[in-house]
Amino acid sequence: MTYGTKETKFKKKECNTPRQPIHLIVAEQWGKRTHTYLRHNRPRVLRIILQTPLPYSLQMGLWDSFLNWLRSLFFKQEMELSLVGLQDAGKTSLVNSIATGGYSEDMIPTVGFNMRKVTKGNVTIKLWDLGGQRRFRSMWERYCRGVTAILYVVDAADRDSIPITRTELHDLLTKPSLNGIPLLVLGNKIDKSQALTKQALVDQLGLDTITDREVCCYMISCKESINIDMVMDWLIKHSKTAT
Ligand SMILES: Nc1nc2c(ncn2[C@@H]2O[C@H](COP(=O)(O)OP(=O)(O)OP(=O)(O)O)[C@@H](O)[C@H]2O)c(=O)[nH]1
Ligand SMILES: [Mg+2]
Repeated sequence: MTYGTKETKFKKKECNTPRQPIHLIVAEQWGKRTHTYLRHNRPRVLRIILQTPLPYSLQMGLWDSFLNWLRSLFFKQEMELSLVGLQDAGKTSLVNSIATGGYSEDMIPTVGFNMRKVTKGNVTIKLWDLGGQRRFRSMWERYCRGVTAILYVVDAADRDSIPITRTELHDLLTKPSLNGIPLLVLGNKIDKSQALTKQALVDQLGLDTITDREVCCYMISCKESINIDMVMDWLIKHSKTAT
């Protein structure tokens, strides 16, 4: 009986090894071969990668991203924004949310305007928070001139005020001095059950008819800090290198 001899032990071991499916064996061998090839031909492979021409647009896109990243490491970014919208929409609450993350129910209506400077990382944001009452609306245009972007805040839960806020928005955008300034519309108070959906707000404000500038719309809640990070990302993306 050969049981217990070297030969039997070898056979037992071989039988206990589970058979690998053929595709795994091939993949493993291919992986080993590729690894060996790359190890021995590293300079050649690198040369091929570097010399392979990329489409022009992709090259420029990569180059631009690289430059922006480099700039953001060494230079301060800055931006100037105007917050407009009807009274009670939540403009001052949004400024507080961006600046400190704080929220209060007891807000005093803004008389005229307030200016606030907020620094986030290497981005300095100058915010013009304008009063939304009728008597202050005529000065919106003056404070929107030359800003990096206009933030138009809407109380998305106050459905009755939407037609007025639409008219005010479109009136403001007809001013030639504000041509081309990017517009970020913020439907605030989505913590309230009666708040409009984003699509309903876009439709009722006629945002699709604005074609002469970049337009973006987010639904937010200053009270519950919903989507404030999205607003910040949008702002940082639109900031410019300080001169
Ligand atoms: N439920 C809810 N209430 C909010 C929210 N944001 C602001 N408010 C409340 O809305 C009211 C008006 O907020 P403000 O920030 O003063 O509004 P405003 O647009 O600055 O108003 P004016 O300065 O008069 O133009 C306050 O009572 C806030 O507490 C929100 O996200 N949800
Ligand atoms: Mg205010």
